Amino acid sequence: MTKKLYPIFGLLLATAVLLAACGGGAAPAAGNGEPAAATEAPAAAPAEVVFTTPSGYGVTLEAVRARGHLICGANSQVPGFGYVDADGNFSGVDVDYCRALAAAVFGDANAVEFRPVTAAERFTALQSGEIDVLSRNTTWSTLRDTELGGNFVHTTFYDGQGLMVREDSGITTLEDLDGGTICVQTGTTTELNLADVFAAAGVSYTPAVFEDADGTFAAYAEERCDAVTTDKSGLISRRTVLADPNAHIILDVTMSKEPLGPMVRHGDDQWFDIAQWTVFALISAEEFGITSANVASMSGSANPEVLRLLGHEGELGAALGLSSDWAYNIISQVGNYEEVYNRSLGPDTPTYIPRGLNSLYTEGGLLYAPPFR
Ligand SMILES: N[C@@H](CCC(=O)N[C@@H](CS)C(=O)NCC(=O)O)C(=O)O
Repeated sequence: MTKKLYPIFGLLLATAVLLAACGGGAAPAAGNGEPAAATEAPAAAPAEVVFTTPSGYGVTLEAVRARGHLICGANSQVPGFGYVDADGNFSGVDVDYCRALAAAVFGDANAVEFRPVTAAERFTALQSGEIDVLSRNTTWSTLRDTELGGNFVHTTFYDGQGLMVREDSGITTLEDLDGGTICVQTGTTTELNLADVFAAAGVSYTPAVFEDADGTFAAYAEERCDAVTTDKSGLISRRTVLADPNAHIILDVTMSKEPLGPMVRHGDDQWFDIAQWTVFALISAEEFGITSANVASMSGSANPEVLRLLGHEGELGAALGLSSDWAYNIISQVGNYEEVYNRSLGPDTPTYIPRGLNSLYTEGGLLYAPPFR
C-alpha cells in the first residue's frame, strides 16, 4: 500500500473494529449452563475492508510495521497455551509463537500486544483487522479455512478432543455418560464434535454450554455436569487449576482430530508466508540443534541450510520481506520449538504434556518443515 492510502486504511480499520465491538458476528453469551444453539456461524467481514493489493501481497506487514508492534489474538484462560497472570503477563506456547513472529518482523520479541479473545469472538476479531494473527488453540477446519476467511499456517500442536470426569463418578467410557450432562464451550469444534460423536455412538446427553473456559470449568467444578469436554490439551491444562486435580481423570477416549495452529486472514500471501515460515524456523531450529544458547556460534556451521536459515548466506529474509536475521532473532530471543514447548508444557511444568505427535518427524512425530533454500 502506498503511504497516501494509509489514512483510508486506518479509517476502514476503525470502522471494522467498531463493527466488531458492536457484536458483529460473535455468538451470544450462553453463560447460564442452559443448552444453547450457538456454534460457529460464519461471521461476515465488513465488505469495505480491503487487506490486499491485486498482487496478493497485502497491507498487513506494512500496517504492522507502521504501528510499531504486532497485535496477537490470544487465549487468557488456558495455562501452558495462552494464559494471563494477575500482573497481566501472558505465557504459553501460543503466546510464544506471537513473540517469535514479532521477533521475525521487528527483531524484538516484545513488540507484541496480546488481545484476549474467546472462542466465539476470535474469527470476527481476525476478519475485522482488530488482530493481525490469531494464536489461540484454534483447530484447522474446512469452514474456518474458507467461509470464516482464514488461512491456517502449519499446525503447531496436534491434539484431539477428550472427556474429563470426576474419578469417584465411576465413569470410564463414553457410553457410561448416557443420559448425563456435559459442560462444553460455545463457538468451538468441541461443541460440534460432541454432537457428532455422541449421535454416532447412540449415546444421549444434555449439553451445558458456556462462553469461556472459566465458566465451563467452574460449572464442572460445581458438579453441574457429569463431564467436561474440550481438546485434551485444554483438559490437562485446566485440570491443574481445579481445587484437587487428582480427583479428576481424562478418559481414554479421543473424539476427534484437533490440529491447532495460528491463523491469519485470507488474501495476504506475504503475511501468510511470514506467519508460516516462523513456524518452520522454530521446527527447523530444533531439527538442526540450534538453540537460544548456541545460535550465536552457529555462524561457523558446516551445514549450508543452517547458514541460510540464520541469514549468514543467501537472501531468504529479503524474499519474505524481512531482514536477513529474522530467524536468528526468533531463535535467540524465543528459542526453538523444543525450548518453546518445554517452557510451557515440558516435564518441569504443571501443564506437562509428553511430546507424542508433536515430536520431530525424525523422532516419530509429525513436525516436518520444508527446506530453507
Ligand atoms: N480447538 C477448539 C477449542 C478451542 C477452545 O476455545 N477451547 C476452550 C476450552 S479449553 C478455550 O480455550 N477457552 C478459553 C476462552 O474462551 O477464554 C477450537 O478451535 O474450537
